[in-house]
This record gives sequence, C-alpha cells and structure tokens, in this order.
Amino acid sequence: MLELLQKKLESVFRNLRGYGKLSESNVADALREIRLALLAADVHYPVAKQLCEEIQKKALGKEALAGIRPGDQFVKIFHEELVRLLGEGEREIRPERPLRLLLCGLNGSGKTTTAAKLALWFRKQRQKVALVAGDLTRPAAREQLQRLGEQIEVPVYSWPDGTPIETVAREGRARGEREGMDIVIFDAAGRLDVDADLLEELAGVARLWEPGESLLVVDAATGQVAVKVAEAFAAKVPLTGLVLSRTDGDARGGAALSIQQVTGIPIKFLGVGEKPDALQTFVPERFVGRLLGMGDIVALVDRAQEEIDAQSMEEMAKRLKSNEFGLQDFLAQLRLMKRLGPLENLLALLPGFPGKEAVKVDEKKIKQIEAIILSMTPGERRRPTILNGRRRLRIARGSGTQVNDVNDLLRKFDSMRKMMRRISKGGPGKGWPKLAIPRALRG
Ligand SMILES: Nc1nc2c(ncn2[C@@H]2O[C@H](COP(=O)(O)OP(=O)(O)O)[C@@H](O)[C@H]2O)c(=O)[nH]1
Ligand SMILES: [Mg+2]
Repeated sequence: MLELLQKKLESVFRNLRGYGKLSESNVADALREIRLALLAADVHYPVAKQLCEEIQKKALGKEALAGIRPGDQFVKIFHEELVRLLGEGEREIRPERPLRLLLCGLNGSGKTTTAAKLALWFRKQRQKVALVAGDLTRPAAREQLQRLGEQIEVPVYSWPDGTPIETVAREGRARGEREGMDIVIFDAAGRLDVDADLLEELAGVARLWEPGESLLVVDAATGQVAVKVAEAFAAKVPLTGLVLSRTDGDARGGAALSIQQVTGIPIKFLGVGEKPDALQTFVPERFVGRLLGMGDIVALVDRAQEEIDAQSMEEMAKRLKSNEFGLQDFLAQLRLMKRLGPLENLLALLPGFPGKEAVKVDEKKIKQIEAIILSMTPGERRRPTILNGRRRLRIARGSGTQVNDVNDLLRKFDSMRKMMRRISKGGPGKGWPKLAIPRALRG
C-alpha cells in the first residue's frame, strides 16, 4: 500500500537532503510535489492541503540544529506532522469484560475475515472468545464464519435461516454470558452501498447488542469513498474505531492518511492479508516510519532537537578552541551524554562515526566523575592545574572516592581535552565533533 507515494517521497527527500541550506523555494517545490503525490494516493484534498501548509510553516520557522542537515530536519518535521495527523484518539481496545464487539461495513469490506482475525488475536491473549453469525442476508455468510471459526478454534454462534436479527443479537448476547466469554464478536450484515435499511438494521442491532467496541471495517482500496462510508455509518452507530482492511494490496491507500482526520474515528487495526493472523494493531509511529522509511534520520534529529542546546554547545566549542574548556564544561558534557541515553545507540546513528562497535561508556564511572567534579570549587573546575595534593585529598573525601580516582579523572580530563581540540579542528564528518566521545571515557 502507498508504494507510489513512498517512492515519490523518497525522491523528494533525496533532493532536499542534497542541499546544504533550504531556501523558501526549495521547500515550496518539495511541498508541491508532496501534495500532488498525496492526492494521487487518494488522500482527501483538504487533509493534504492542510498537512503541507503545516509542514511549510514549521520547516521555515524552525531554527537549524547544529550538526543536522536541513533536509534531514525537513524529513523529521514531515514525520512528526504525519504522526500527528494519525496519532490522536484512543486506540486501545476497551478493557471491560465481557466485551461485546460489533463489526460493520459494506459487503466485501472484510468484516467476516476481520471478525475471525480479531477472534484469533484475542484468543492468543488467552481470552475466551466467541463469534456471532449476524449476517443473515447472504446464505454463505454463516458457513464462511463457521469455517473460519473451526480454523481458529473459536466457537461460532449461529441461528437458522429466517431468525429475526433482533433474536440473534439478544440470544447471542445471553449465550456469551452464559458460557463465560470474555469477548463476543458480532459479524453484522453489509450492503453493496450505504443505504437507509442497512443503517437502520445496524442501529437496531447496536441497541440490543450494546457493543463496548463498534468497529467499522473499510477496504483501504476504496480510496476517498471510504471517508464517505465512514461518515454515513458514524451518523447511525456510535463507532469506536476503524479497521482498514486490504492494506497489503498495492492500492493507493491514501484513505489511511485522511480517514481519521475527516471522521474523527481512530484506526485501530490494519488487515494485511487474507489469513486469520494477518492483522496488525495500528501504531501511527510505526505506520509513518514504514511509509517514510527513514527511521534512523528521524531518530537522530529527534534526539538532537530534544537534547542539544545548540547555543551552549557552540559556546563550549568556542571555549574549547580558546583553551578555556574546564571541568565544569566536562561535567556539562557528561550530563548531556547521560541524558542522551545509551551512548552506543546515539553514536551508531551518526553517519561515518568510526569504530561504532568499540564505543562503550561505563555509566557507573560517569556517576563517580560527577561526584568528584561537584566536590570542587568553581575556581578548581575552571583551572584544574591548581589542584595540589591537599586539594585532591579534600575532593576525594568530599566525593566519597580515593585520591587515586581524582588523579585518574584529571588525567582523563586532560587527554579528553587534547582529543577534543584535535577533533574540533576537523573530525571525520561535519557536525559530529560536538558530540564526540572522549576516548578517556570509553570502557
Ligand atoms: N488481501 C486481503 N484480503 C482480504 C483482507 N481482508 C479481507 N480480505 C478478503 O476480502 C474478501 C471479502 O472479505 P469478507 O470478510 O468476506 O468481507 P465481508 O463481506 O465484509 O464479510 C475475502 O476474499 C477476504 O479473503 C485483507 O486484509 N487483505
Ligand atoms: Mg461477511
């Protein structure tokens, strides 16, 4: 699904990432292409338009991050906005038990298949599940559900031809309770098109069934129509979520990107194949990640954005150059490293960082170093050369360490300072020197 869009985005991003600086017209050109690609993928027009406007605002308004290419930052903004577009709304399935689910949708949208998929999904979570054959309009519908039920080993409640739908709803509910089911899934009838009869029947079923979750199944391939269908159903049945079926096809699939925005109903599951296990919970981050396929760049910009105070890093670099880099800066660096999380992970993200594997930082050591530096006076931190034996002893006591540890730290600091000076004069890649890991801290 969304493959064409994916390809198009890839080429737009590749272009942007080639620029050292993004001008207003670079961004406008890129967004024009993106908007066309979104529309071609069947994304609802107002949604595509709004998305692009939002991205444009953010892309032009954002300050450049130290060490991050503007094109990468654009990718990140795009990613963020897409996630936001998809991201709001409760996606968890209600925890109450017994939980009655109602599945509705047009004929052929994938209701029955989805009913079986959900039944299997719950059964795997050790829930007691039953299916109710609520599609009485097509003779083969009950048999289809029966077969699926056997396949996934879930009981199917079924009534003979001519049973009023109200009876099915009422008795299905009672039987589920009698048999101590955690989850009972009602596979309702569909129609070829949204019509008043279908919706009335469904509203009637919903009143008797009182579903905790009513999910509308929409075929991802139906494009913009999917949005209309969702609106029509939502007007009659209080929908709690959407299931997008057939997302495994090569369809344009843009409905996935706009349906929630337009209807306000969250997508909860994706159907990704015909088999009963071809169901995925819908996680916007993952969906967008797969669509853009640039997880590493996004993560890198993300962290840089959150954690690096560009200004103070610049200052630090300046002090480093003028040889004013003291233990206070060293401590700031350490804290920064700590906040950045496992250092190995961060380093692995940096393009061209040498010896990715070799870098390991001992967290305990960082804590100790922190304690030692905190036991120094500001003057000592600024000019470690004044640290004579007596001072070192005082610091060791103050930090609960040994003089040896203090000496060790000062040696490390010294070699780190040398190394950083070397790096700041030109490391293996632009940008990364500011995050350089001093050799002295490894292992
Ligand atoms: N490839 C694919 N096929 C699906 C998916 N969901 C349903 N189908 C197929 O779509 C057809 C109609 O599904 P069905 O569950 O009978 O639809 P219903 O009329 O809404 O109950 C069947 O052939 C299913 O195998 C899906 O996620 N991927
Ligand atoms: Mg069916």
